[in-house]
Amino acid sequence: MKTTQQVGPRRRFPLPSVPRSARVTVLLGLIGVALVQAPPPPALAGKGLGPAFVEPTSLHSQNGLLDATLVEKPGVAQVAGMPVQDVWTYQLGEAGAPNYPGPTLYVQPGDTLRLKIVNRLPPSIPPYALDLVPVPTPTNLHLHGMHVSPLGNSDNIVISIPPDGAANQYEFKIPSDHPQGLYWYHPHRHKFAREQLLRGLAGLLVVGRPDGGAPELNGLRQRLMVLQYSVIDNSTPPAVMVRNASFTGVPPLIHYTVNGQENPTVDIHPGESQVWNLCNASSNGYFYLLLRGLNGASDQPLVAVAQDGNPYTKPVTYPPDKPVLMASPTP
Ligand SMILES: [Cu+2]
Repeated sequence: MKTTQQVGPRRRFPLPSVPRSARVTVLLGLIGVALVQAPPPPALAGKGLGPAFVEPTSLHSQNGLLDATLVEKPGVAQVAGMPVQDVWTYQLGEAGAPNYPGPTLYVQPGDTLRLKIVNRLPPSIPPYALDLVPVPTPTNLHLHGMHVSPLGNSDNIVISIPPDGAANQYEFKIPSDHPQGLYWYHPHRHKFAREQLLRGLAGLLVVGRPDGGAPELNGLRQRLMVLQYSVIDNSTPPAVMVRNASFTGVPPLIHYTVNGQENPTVDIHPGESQVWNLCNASSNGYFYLLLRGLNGASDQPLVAVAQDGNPYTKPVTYPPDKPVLMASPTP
């Protein structure tokens, strides 16, 4: 449970002046940055690029309500460009497809969010279980960073949903003065949450505008980016998600992904500004953020403009050759 203090009225700040012909404004889910990027040289455009950037599937509240059933289930999901077995994801309804990461939930301040969480997870091995004997896997749901009740069937992390199809009907009343911004959801059942996160159970929750709504960012294209890492054993196909995603594994076992993709290509026009909202949705991974041109040069400054959707009073500029550390969210 996070205890972010709500700050007073949003302060305005000027966007940095950018002596470049293209500009990317980036916000992170747990820190916000603005990036400045030059357009790719024409000779390199379209060559050697990763897959076209996609965003997670999404659900939007209507008339003040978002009502959905999310089934936690193992399946074959597309991760890092390949079908991977034993990925645990939030599926929309019993017949839904695996989603890595989970569906993005869009709500507004004052809305009601009703989520039925169904547990169809297989047995798992809790950490520190030296006998390595799998046990039934309980789960629950936590809304990371949200200012909602921790009681009853709201954001109550002591709820425990047993496996084999048991369910809990959650209902979250989002205060009408709830800060806009980017949040995320994941299981928070103690002793079992880490594996569930590492296998893919995480999704974004957007209240109002993901960037927090600073008027200086009005009208800019918003991008949502879920940063995750996973350990995938593809030594003897089919590829399988490995439960113990420790950092002892080295590439190609470890895959760092954006919305489940490796090195996706984000289109931006020369002179265009975009808002990139990034969320570190891993269990205990750290990410360094650095904008590199297609020529490999890191000559673009990176400017933080918000954190947790709360606009900074003044943007913070990072030197172009110094990566910004995006720390672990400690779910
Ligand atoms: Cu969390």
